[in-house]
Amino acid sequence: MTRPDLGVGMVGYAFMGAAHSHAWRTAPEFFELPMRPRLRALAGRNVDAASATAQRFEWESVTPRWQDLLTRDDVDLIDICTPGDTHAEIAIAALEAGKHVLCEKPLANTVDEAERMAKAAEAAAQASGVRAMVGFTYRRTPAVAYARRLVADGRIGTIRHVRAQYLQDWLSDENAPLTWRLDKNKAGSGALGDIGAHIVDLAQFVSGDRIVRVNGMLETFVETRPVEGVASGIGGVGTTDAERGPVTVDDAVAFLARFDGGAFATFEATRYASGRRNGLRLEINGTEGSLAFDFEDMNVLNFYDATQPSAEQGFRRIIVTQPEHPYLEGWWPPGHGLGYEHGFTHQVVDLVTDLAEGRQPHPSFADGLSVQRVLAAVESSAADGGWKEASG
Ligand code: SOE
Repeated sequence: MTRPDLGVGMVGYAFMGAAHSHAWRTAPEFFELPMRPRLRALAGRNVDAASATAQRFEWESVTPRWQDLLTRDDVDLIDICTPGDTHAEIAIAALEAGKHVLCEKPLANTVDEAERMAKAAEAAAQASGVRAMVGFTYRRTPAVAYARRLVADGRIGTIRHVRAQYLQDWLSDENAPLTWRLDKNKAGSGALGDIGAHIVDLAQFVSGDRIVRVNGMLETFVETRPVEGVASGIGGVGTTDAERGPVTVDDAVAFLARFDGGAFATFEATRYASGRRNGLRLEINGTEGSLAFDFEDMNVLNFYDATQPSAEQGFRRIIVTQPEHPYLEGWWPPGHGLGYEHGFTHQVVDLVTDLAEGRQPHPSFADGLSVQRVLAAVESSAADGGWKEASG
């Protein structure tokens, strides 16, 4: 069967650029996609770095200007993998040029930008069937997608508690260098937007409910960091005798929240939880049972079924590696686990399938905007200590 091409143009080439490139390459090899992604062009201001990523993942061409992607007839979709300060400009221009958009999280750096993006996405969908999606990839971890299915099927009943944490430790060293993730102008916020956004999205996705009210606090533990150093991954080692520059974002956030379904919730995100490398945890307690997930054990979903005879009750560790589990049909024989990168591959699978079928992919820009409103409400609450409305 010949499949139509889906021409992809990507903006950005670093960590997320590599993760997305890998996903565009891998998805059609493991899943029957209705369209064949073609890696047409990679845009990046640093042409040497962009060319290195392009070569590694066999992108057909490289340009220093993302605007060049919008005028190409062989590019149908723009994949935005840049820091948050550029998302609104690129996404809105791409939608107005009639291109589908996949935009990395968080959707934007401010509610105003996110509102403009959501409006542009709505207008483009109405005018030309163009679609926009935000990259909250953890929704596509099989154990998380399976948790959503159990909640939607009513297996844990009415949700009483949501407990979410995102624990990392890559800033624990006070001499780790000052990178763009620590600059408010580029990143919008710190732990709040970078990783707090993930647990806000995940909690809303799995519960099926929206956060309506929050009360939170933010902390910046280390206020200056070396401007030079050897960056590695997202952290690195700073030059200790180098000049230090100001950290303009939060290092950690904690907040209380109320959901529209009545759930009572706590959230915590930090880059200082020594020993916790990527501890994205979600626990939900309902009237009929509970679910618990930790990304550091990402192939497992813990499920407590309160409808079982009391003598047999207890948390069950479901190893989410069977063909009946979401996304597993494309991969290895039963029992063989998946990793971080597979969420990105599943994101491509869902996006391409929805585009081919003319459906709105999730999370939409409207979903991204709802997360942005929660982040802004937490910041506002941290400033004066009050409870803040988080819905639009
Ligand atoms: C750094 O905190 C980071 O790379 C985030 O930016 C990603 O969104 C998350 O998936 C892993 O951690």
